Amino acid sequence: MATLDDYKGQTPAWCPGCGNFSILRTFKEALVELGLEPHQFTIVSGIGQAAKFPHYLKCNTFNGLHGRSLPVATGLRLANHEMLVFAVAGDGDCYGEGGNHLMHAMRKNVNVKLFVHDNQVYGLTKGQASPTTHEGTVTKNMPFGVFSEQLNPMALAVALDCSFVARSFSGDPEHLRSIVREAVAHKGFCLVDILQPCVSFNKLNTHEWYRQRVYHIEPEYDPADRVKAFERSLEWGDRIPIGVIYRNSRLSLEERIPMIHERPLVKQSHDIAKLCDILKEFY
Ligand SMILES: Cc1ncc(C[n+]2csc(CCOP(=O)(O)OP(=O)(O)O)c2C)c(N)n1
Ligand code: SF4
Repeated sequence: MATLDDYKGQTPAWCPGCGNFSILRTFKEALVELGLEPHQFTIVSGIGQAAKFPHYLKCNTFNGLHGRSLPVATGLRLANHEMLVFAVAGDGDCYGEGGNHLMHAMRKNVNVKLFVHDNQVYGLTKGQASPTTHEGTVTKNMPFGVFSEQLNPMALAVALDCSFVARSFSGDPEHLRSIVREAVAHKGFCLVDILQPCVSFNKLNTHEWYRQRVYHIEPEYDPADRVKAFERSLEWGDRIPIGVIYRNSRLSLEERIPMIHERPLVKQSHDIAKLCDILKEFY
């Protein structure tokens, strides 16, 4: 049985006080609670502070290009759907550069669990505005304030009928651990937006700012009700809901592809001679 020590990776190079530390610790605790061994999953990421996450864990990892974790994660799942696949991204990485990939991964319902460290800035590149930055926020490269409207990833996901839509907060590890466990248990694409203070470049959305606003979605809430989920996803401001906002049981992409139904691609036999003959037709 894996222990926290088995997951120890490189020493993190994040700023002291960064919300990423708590996410990393909590994620490792959830893996141990779930009884997962490091060889049973792969974490894919792109570029950014959040995207360094897999370096700090001992497991299978793949660093893609900025915003490109989901196409790699999709390929991995299609090649081997017995492997659990996580994707970790920043809000800039995933909602900005990778927005198009996110939309199609949700639509196709690839069974990948995506964790977005949403600090509402581009942290690694020193605090430019990201898609989730509040309109009007003054940043170093936007001295007159952000002109674009803030993206609402939860509402976007509900609109696209994403299979599992949840939000958590790095300052509430117990909550985050339960959401990680639920996402792992869920069959289908999971978007978990994690509110994460960036203490160096986001002076608005601080630990305190979140503590005053986040509240737990009540236990009697029904995440299967899409209309109610849409209403809940629109809540942002004085009160910010955390928990599972929406869940459905659509078939995942892997379940809909007959060629990999019986066994994953990596376990199928391949006739190389036949493949060469086919390729020769295109010479
Ligand atoms: C296509 C592309 N655009 C921009 C960059 C520069 N870049 C590298 S990291 C980064 C910021 C990452 O911000 P975010 O994804 O929000 O993650 P954080 O660092 O805040 O965790 C940017 C803009 C890049 N490497 N590639
Ligand atoms: S810049 Fe922000 S997101 Fe990056 S390590 Fe520092 S506090 Fe964390």
